[in-house]
Amino acid sequence: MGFMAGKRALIVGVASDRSIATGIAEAFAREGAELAFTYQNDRLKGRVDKLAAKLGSKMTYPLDVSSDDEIDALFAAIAKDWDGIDVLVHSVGFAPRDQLDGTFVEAVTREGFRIAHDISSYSLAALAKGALPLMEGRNSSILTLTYLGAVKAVPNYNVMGLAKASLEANVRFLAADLGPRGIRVNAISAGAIKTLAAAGIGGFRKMLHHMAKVSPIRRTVTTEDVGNAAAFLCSDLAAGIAGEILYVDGGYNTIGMHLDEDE
Ligand code: NAD
Ligand code: 0WE
Repeated sequence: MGFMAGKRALIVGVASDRSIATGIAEAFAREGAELAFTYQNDRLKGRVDKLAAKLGSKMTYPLDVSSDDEIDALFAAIAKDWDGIDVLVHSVGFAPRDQLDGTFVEAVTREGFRIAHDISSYSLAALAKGALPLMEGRNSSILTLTYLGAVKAVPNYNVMGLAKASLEANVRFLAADLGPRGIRVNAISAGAIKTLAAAGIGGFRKMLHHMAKVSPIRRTVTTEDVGNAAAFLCSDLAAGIAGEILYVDGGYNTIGMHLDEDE
Protein backbone atom coordinates (compact mmCIF):
# COMPACT_ATOMS: atom_id res chain seq x y z
CA MET A 1 0.00 0.00 0.00
CA GLY A 2 1.34 3.45 -0.93
CA PHE A 3 2.27 6.04 1.69
CA MET A 4 -0.51 8.40 0.48
CA ALA A 5 -3.32 5.83 0.64
CA GLY A 6 -6.57 7.48 1.84
CA LYS A 7 -5.36 11.02 1.00
CA ARG A 8 -7.50 13.22 -1.23
CA ALA A 9 -5.39 15.70 -3.20
CA LEU A 10 -6.38 18.73 -5.27
CA ILE A 11 -3.76 19.63 -7.89
CA VAL A 12 -3.66 23.17 -9.35
CA GLY A 13 -1.20 23.84 -12.19
CA VAL A 14 -1.32 21.08 -14.81
CA ALA A 15 -0.85 22.54 -18.31
CA SER A 16 0.97 19.72 -20.12
CA ASP A 17 2.67 16.33 -19.76
CA ARG A 18 5.81 18.24 -18.77
CA SER A 19 4.25 20.36 -15.99
CA ILE A 20 5.77 19.95 -12.55
CA ALA A 21 2.17 19.41 -11.33
CA THR A 22 1.92 16.40 -13.66
CA GLY A 23 5.01 14.81 -12.09
CA ILE A 24 3.51 15.48 -8.66
CA ALA A 25 0.13 13.96 -9.64
CA GLU A 26 1.85 10.82 -10.99
CA ALA A 27 3.85 10.33 -7.77
CA PHE A 28 0.71 10.93 -5.64
CA ALA A 29 -1.29 8.38 -7.67
CA ARG A 30 1.50 5.82 -7.43
CA GLU A 31 1.47 6.22 -3.62
CA GLY A 32 -2.28 5.63 -3.47
CA ALA A 33 -3.76 9.16 -3.28
CA GLU A 34 -7.15 10.03 -4.82
CA LEU A 35 -6.87 13.07 -7.13
CA ALA A 36 -8.81 16.09 -8.35
CA PHE A 37 -7.50 18.70 -10.80
CA THR A 38 -8.13 22.23 -12.00
CA TYR A 39 -7.50 23.67 -15.47
CA GLN A 40 -6.83 27.35 -16.15
CA ASN A 41 -9.10 27.67 -19.20
CA ASP A 42 -11.04 25.70 -21.82
CA ARG A 43 -7.94 25.42 -24.01
CA LEU A 44 -6.28 23.28 -21.30
CA LYS A 45 -9.40 21.28 -20.25
CA GLY A 46 -8.81 18.39 -22.68
CA ARG A 47 -5.25 17.78 -21.50
CA VAL A 48 -6.17 17.90 -17.83
CA ASP A 49 -9.19 15.59 -18.38
CA LYS A 50 -6.86 13.13 -20.13
CA LEU A 51 -4.29 13.11 -17.30
CA ALA A 52 -7.07 12.78 -14.70
CA ALA A 53 -8.54 9.78 -16.55
CA LYS A 54 -5.10 8.17 -16.82
CA LEU A 55 -4.67 8.54 -13.03
CA GLY A 56 -8.15 7.22 -12.23
CA SER A 57 -9.89 10.55 -11.56
CA LYS A 58 -13.05 12.09 -13.06
CA MET A 59 -12.77 15.29 -11.02
CA THR A 60 -11.63 18.31 -13.06
CA TYR A 61 -12.74 21.89 -12.43
CA PRO A 62 -12.09 25.26 -14.10
CA LEU A 63 -9.96 27.71 -12.11
CA ASP A 64 -8.31 30.97 -13.04
CA VAL A 65 -6.68 32.05 -9.77
CA SER A 66 -7.17 35.75 -10.57
CA SER A 67 -10.94 35.27 -10.01
CA ASP A 68 -12.40 35.20 -6.48
CA ASP A 69 -15.68 33.88 -7.93
CA GLU A 70 -13.93 30.92 -9.57
CA ILE A 71 -12.09 30.12 -6.31
CA ASP A 72 -15.41 30.13 -4.40
CA ALA A 73 -17.12 28.02 -7.09
CA LEU A 74 -14.24 25.50 -7.05
CA PHE A 75 -14.49 24.71 -3.34
CA ALA A 76 -18.31 24.67 -3.47
CA ALA A 77 -18.12 22.08 -6.27
CA ILE A 78 -15.48 19.95 -4.53
CA ALA A 79 -17.49 19.97 -1.28
CA LYS A 80 -20.28 18.17 -3.18
CA ASP A 81 -17.96 15.24 -4.06
CA TRP A 82 -15.55 15.12 -1.12
CA ASP A 83 -16.14 15.66 2.62
CA GLY A 84 -12.64 17.09 2.92
CA ILE A 85 -9.31 17.76 1.20
CA ASP A 86 -6.03 16.34 2.61
CA VAL A 87 -3.57 17.87 0.16
CA LEU A 88 -3.57 21.07 -1.89
CA VAL A 89 -0.83 21.56 -4.49
CA HIS A 90 -0.31 25.09 -5.85
CA SER A 91 1.94 24.93 -8.92
CA VAL A 92 1.15 28.28 -10.51
CA GLY A 93 3.38 31.15 -11.53
CA PHE A 94 2.99 33.91 -14.07
CA ALA A 95 4.34 37.31 -15.07
CA PRO A 96 3.60 39.10 -18.36
CA ARG A 97 6.14 37.93 -20.97
CA ASP A 98 7.83 41.35 -21.26
CA GLN A 99 8.84 41.16 -17.57
CA LEU A 100 11.20 38.21 -18.21
CA ASP A 101 13.31 39.82 -20.90
CA GLY A 102 16.25 42.16 -20.35
CA THR A 103 17.38 43.73 -17.12
CA PHE A 104 15.11 43.94 -14.06
CA VAL A 105 15.24 47.71 -13.85
CA GLU A 106 14.36 48.18 -17.53
CA ALA A 107 11.64 45.50 -17.66
CA VAL A 108 9.73 46.13 -14.43
CA THR A 109 6.44 48.07 -14.57
CA ARG A 110 3.74 48.71 -11.96
CA GLU A 111 1.29 46.46 -13.86
CA GLY A 112 3.87 43.70 -14.45
CA PHE A 113 4.75 43.73 -10.74
CA ARG A 114 1.06 43.63 -9.74
CA ILE A 115 0.17 40.69 -12.00
CA ALA A 116 3.28 38.66 -11.04
CA HIS A 117 2.52 39.05 -7.33
CA ASP A 118 -1.23 38.45 -7.72
CA ILE A 119 -0.97 35.23 -9.76
CA SER A 120 2.25 33.85 -8.25
CA SER A 121 1.91 34.73 -4.54
CA TYR A 122 -1.51 36.09 -3.49
CA SER A 123 -3.19 33.08 -5.15
CA LEU A 124 -1.61 30.75 -2.56
CA ALA A 125 -3.23 32.66 0.32
CA ALA A 126 -6.51 32.89 -1.61
CA LEU A 127 -6.61 29.11 -2.19
CA ALA A 128 -5.60 28.38 1.42
CA LYS A 129 -8.44 30.64 2.58
CA GLY A 130 -10.97 28.95 0.30
CA ALA A 131 -9.81 25.42 1.17
CA LEU A 132 -9.62 25.98 4.94
CA PRO A 133 -13.11 24.65 5.86
CA LEU A 134 -12.40 21.46 3.88
CA MET A 135 -8.83 20.99 5.14
CA GLU A 136 -8.79 21.80 8.84
CA GLY A 137 -8.39 19.14 11.52
CA ARG A 138 -7.35 16.21 9.28
CA ASN A 139 -3.51 16.21 9.20
CA SER A 140 -3.60 17.91 5.84
CA SER A 141 -0.94 19.82 3.93
CA ILE A 142 -0.45 22.56 1.35
CA LEU A 143 2.50 22.63 -1.06
CA THR A 144 3.68 25.33 -3.46
CA LEU A 145 6.54 25.57 -5.97
CA THR A 146 9.22 28.23 -5.76
CA TYR A 147 12.57 28.96 -7.40
CA LEU A 148 16.07 30.10 -6.42
CA GLY A 149 15.31 33.55 -7.88
CA ALA A 150 13.44 34.24 -4.61
CA VAL A 151 16.72 34.48 -2.72
CA LYS A 152 19.41 35.13 -5.38
CA ALA A 153 19.47 37.41 -8.44
CA VAL A 154 19.07 35.23 -11.56
CA PRO A 155 19.35 36.84 -15.03
CA ASN A 156 15.95 37.53 -16.72
CA TYR A 157 13.91 36.09 -13.82
CA ASN A 158 13.38 39.69 -12.76
CA VAL A 159 10.06 40.52 -11.06
CA MET A 160 9.27 36.78 -10.74
CA GLY A 161 12.10 36.68 -8.18
CA LEU A 162 10.32 39.29 -6.08
CA ALA A 163 7.03 37.40 -6.43
CA LYS A 164 8.72 34.14 -5.34
CA ALA A 165 10.27 35.92 -2.33
CA SER A 166 6.72 36.97 -1.42
CA LEU A 167 5.48 33.41 -2.00
CA GLU A 168 8.13 32.02 0.39
CA ALA A 169 7.10 34.50 3.11
CA ASN A 170 3.49 33.52 2.37
CA VAL A 171 4.42 29.88 3.14
CA ARG A 172 5.83 30.89 6.54
CA PHE A 173 2.84 33.05 7.53
CA LEU A 174 0.32 30.43 6.36
CA ALA A 175 2.25 27.68 8.18
CA ALA A 176 2.15 29.67 11.42
CA ASP A 177 -1.61 30.34 11.07
CA LEU A 178 -2.74 26.95 9.82
CA GLY A 179 -0.39 24.62 11.72
CA PRO A 180 -2.51 24.85 14.90
CA ARG A 181 -5.54 23.94 12.75
CA GLY A 182 -3.90 20.74 11.48
CA ILE A 183 -2.57 22.01 8.14
CA ARG A 184 1.14 21.98 7.30
CA VAL A 185 2.32 24.45 4.63
CA ASN A 186 5.62 23.99 2.74
CA ALA A 187 7.33 24.77 -0.56
CA ILE A 188 9.67 22.95 -2.89
CA SER A 189 12.31 25.12 -4.55
CA ALA A 190 12.86 23.21 -7.79
CA GLY A 191 15.87 23.44 -10.07
CA ALA A 192 15.25 24.60 -13.66
CA ILE A 193 13.16 22.19 -15.75
CA LYS A 194 12.08 22.63 -19.39
CA THR A 195 8.29 23.07 -19.02
CA LEU A 196 5.83 25.37 -20.86
CA ALA A 197 6.67 28.09 -18.31
CA ALA A 198 10.29 27.90 -19.51
CA ALA A 199 9.47 27.96 -23.24
CA GLY A 200 11.00 30.91 -25.03
CA ILE A 201 12.98 32.16 -22.01
CA GLY A 202 16.25 33.65 -23.31
CA GLY A 203 19.27 31.52 -22.37
CA PHE A 204 17.22 28.71 -20.76
CA ARG A 205 19.17 25.95 -22.52
CA LYS A 206 22.43 27.49 -21.31
CA MET A 207 21.06 27.60 -17.77
CA LEU A 208 20.15 23.88 -17.89
CA HIS A 209 23.62 23.08 -19.22
CA HIS A 210 25.27 25.12 -16.45
CA MET A 211 23.19 23.42 -13.72
CA ALA A 212 24.05 19.95 -15.06
CA LYS A 213 27.73 20.89 -15.13
CA VAL A 214 28.14 22.35 -11.63
CA SER A 215 25.43 20.89 -9.39
CA PRO A 216 26.50 18.11 -7.01
CA ILE A 217 24.37 15.48 -8.79
CA ARG A 218 25.81 16.54 -12.20
CA ARG A 219 22.43 16.55 -13.96
CA THR A 220 19.29 18.69 -14.07
CA VAL A 221 16.33 17.60 -11.95
CA THR A 222 13.20 16.04 -13.44
CA THR A 223 9.49 16.39 -12.71
CA GLU A 224 9.74 12.86 -11.28
CA ASP A 225 12.39 14.04 -8.77
CA VAL A 226 10.11 16.89 -7.72
CA GLY A 227 7.04 14.61 -7.64
CA ASN A 228 8.71 12.16 -5.27
CA ALA A 229 9.79 14.92 -2.86
CA ALA A 230 6.28 16.41 -3.06
CA ALA A 231 4.68 13.05 -2.20
CA PHE A 232 6.91 12.80 0.87
CA LEU A 233 6.22 16.38 2.02
CA CYS A 234 2.45 15.99 1.62
CA SER A 235 2.29 12.61 3.36
CA ASP A 236 2.27 11.83 7.07
CA LEU A 237 5.96 10.85 6.72
CA ALA A 238 6.61 14.62 6.85
CA ALA A 239 4.34 15.27 9.86
CA GLY A 240 7.20 17.17 11.56
CA ILE A 241 7.86 19.58 8.67
CA ALA A 242 6.07 22.96 8.33
CA GLY A 243 6.96 26.40 6.96
CA GLU A 244 9.88 24.81 5.12
CA ILE A 245 11.45 25.56 1.73
CA LEU A 246 12.86 22.21 0.53
CA TYR A 247 15.39 22.52 -2.31
CA VAL A 248 15.00 19.85 -5.01
CA ASP A 249 17.73 21.20 -7.25
CA GLY A 250 20.47 18.58 -7.11
CA GLY A 251 22.25 20.71 -4.51
CA TYR A 252 22.87 23.60 -6.92
CA ASN A 253 21.99 26.24 -4.29
CA THR A 254 24.65 24.88 -1.91
CA ILE A 255 27.61 25.43 -4.25
CA GLY A 256 29.78 28.50 -3.68
CA MET A 257 32.38 27.89 -6.41
CA HIS A 258 32.98 25.51 -9.32
CA LEU A 259 36.30 24.60 -10.93
CA ASP A 260 36.11 23.13 -14.44
CA GLU A 261 37.38 19.55 -14.41
CA ASP A 262 38.93 19.83 -17.89
CA GLU A 263 40.53 23.28 -17.76
P1 NAD B 1 3.74 25.01 -16.39
O1 NAD B 1 3.60 26.05 -17.44
O2 NAD B 1 3.56 23.61 -16.81
O3 NAD B 1 2.77 25.33 -15.16
C1 NAD B 1 2.40 26.63 -14.79
C2 NAD B 1 0.93 26.56 -14.47
O4 NAD B 1 0.45 27.81 -14.01
C3 NAD B 1 0.08 26.17 -15.71
O5 NAD B 1 -0.65 25.01 -15.42
C4 NAD B 1 -0.84 27.36 -15.87
O6 NAD B 1 -2.12 26.98 -16.33
C5 NAD B 1 -0.88 27.90 -14.46
N1 NAD B 1 -1.36 29.28 -14.39
C6 NAD B 1 -0.77 30.42 -14.82
N2 NAD B 1 -1.58 31.47 -14.63
C7 NAD B 1 -2.72 30.98 -14.04
C8 NAD B 1 -3.94 31.56 -13.61
N3 NAD B 1 -4.19 32.87 -13.74
N4 NAD B 1 -4.88 30.76 -13.05
C9 NAD B 1 -4.68 29.43 -12.93
N5 NAD B 1 -3.53 28.82 -13.33
C10 NAD B 1 -2.57 29.59 -13.88
O7 NAD B 1 5.19 25.25 -15.76
P2 NAD B 1 5.89 24.61 -14.45
O8 NAD B 1 7.34 24.82 -14.68
O9 NAD B 1 5.35 23.29 -14.19
O10 NAD B 1 5.46 25.64 -13.31
C11 NAD B 1 4.80 25.26 -12.12
C12 NAD B 1 5.37 26.00 -10.91
O11 NAD B 1 6.71 25.57 -10.71
C13 NAD B 1 5.40 27.51 -11.05
O12 NAD B 1 5.08 28.10 -9.80
C14 NAD B 1 6.86 27.77 -11.37
O13 NAD B 1 7.23 29.06 -10.97
C15 NAD B 1 7.51 26.71 -10.52
N6 NAD B 1 8.90 26.39 -10.86
C16 NAD B 1 9.24 26.03 -12.13
C17 NAD B 1 10.58 25.72 -12.42
C18 NAD B 1 11.02 25.37 -13.82
O14 NAD B 1 12.21 25.51 -14.12
N7 NAD B 1 10.14 24.92 -14.69
C19 NAD B 1 11.54 25.76 -11.40
C20 NAD B 1 11.14 26.10 -10.09
C21 NAD B 1 9.82 26.42 -9.84
O1 0WE C 1 8.97 30.27 -12.40
C1 0WE C 1 9.39 29.94 -13.49
C2 0WE C 1 8.64 30.34 -14.74
C3 0WE C 1 8.01 31.67 -14.55
C4 0WE C 1 7.24 32.24 -15.70
C5 0WE C 1 7.42 31.91 -17.03
C6 0WE C 1 6.67 32.56 -18.00
C7 0WE C 1 6.84 32.29 -19.46
C8 0WE C 1 5.65 32.70 -20.30
C9 0WE C 1 6.35 33.22 -15.36
N1 0WE C 1 5.62 33.87 -16.30
C10 0WE C 1 5.76 33.55 -17.58
N2 0WE C 1 5.03 34.26 -18.50
C11 0WE C 1 4.97 33.94 -19.80
O2 0WE C 1 4.32 34.64 -20.61
N3 0WE C 1 10.57 29.23 -13.55
C12 0WE C 1 11.30 28.97 -12.35
C13 0WE C 1 11.19 28.78 -14.82
C14 0WE C 1 12.15 29.85 -15.22
O3 0WE C 1 11.72 30.96 -15.85
C15 0WE C 1 12.82 31.78 -16.03
C16 0WE C 1 13.96 31.17 -15.49
C17 0WE C 1 13.53 29.92 -14.96
C18 0WE C 1 14.38 28.93 -14.26
C19 0WE C 1 12.90 33.04 -16.59
C20 0WE C 1 14.13 33.68 -16.66
C21 0WE C 1 15.27 33.07 -16.12
C22 0WE C 1 15.19 31.81 -15.53
